[in-house]
Amino acid sequence: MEEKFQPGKITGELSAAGLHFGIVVSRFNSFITERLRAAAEDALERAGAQSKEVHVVHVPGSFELPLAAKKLAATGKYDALIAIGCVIRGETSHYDYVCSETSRGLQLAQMDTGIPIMFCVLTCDTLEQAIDRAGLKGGNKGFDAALAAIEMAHLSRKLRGSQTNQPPAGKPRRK
Ligand code: INI
Repeated sequence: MEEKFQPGKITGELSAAGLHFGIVVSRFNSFITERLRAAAEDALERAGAQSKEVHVVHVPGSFELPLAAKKLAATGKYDALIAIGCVIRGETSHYDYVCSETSRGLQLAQMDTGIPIMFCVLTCDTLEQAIDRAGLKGGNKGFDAALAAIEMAHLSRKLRGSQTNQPPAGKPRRK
């Protein structure tokens, strides 16, 4: 069916050429997180990123991802960041604190800095669920996060340069 209403669309491309990325990786559950990191790097390289324009920082656990990501974002050197972690439920409520503070902290970091930060933190009940998402049945979430990072990097550049949020000249925005 032909659509009559055709709004202007702003989208992000999937070429990583000329873009700068930071990857923050948790060492906790490194059996999983290193597989996510390798897949993210693979996706960036295949999309045209230069290895010298991709920087990798390791932190002890997922709980430390937000601070490191925020500091990287604040350098102004990166078009997008990928935060990689893996939290697996244990016998206590520790899992819930790590998951909620990590996701909240990463969201705050990207909102505060304006730099897109991909949430590539697996939150799983079992090790098997994590393995499935780090290169087995569920694909590899690191690869997916890198594609999202590329798209958001382009989109951010476009939205930064676009005038869509500005009121038309001579017509001040109503308060
Ligand atoms: N960190 C993780 O990344 N994954 C986990 O599963 C995990 N568990 O289960 O404890 C975990 N804990 C460490 C935490 O992220 C901090 O590094 C630590 O509490 C020091 O601040």
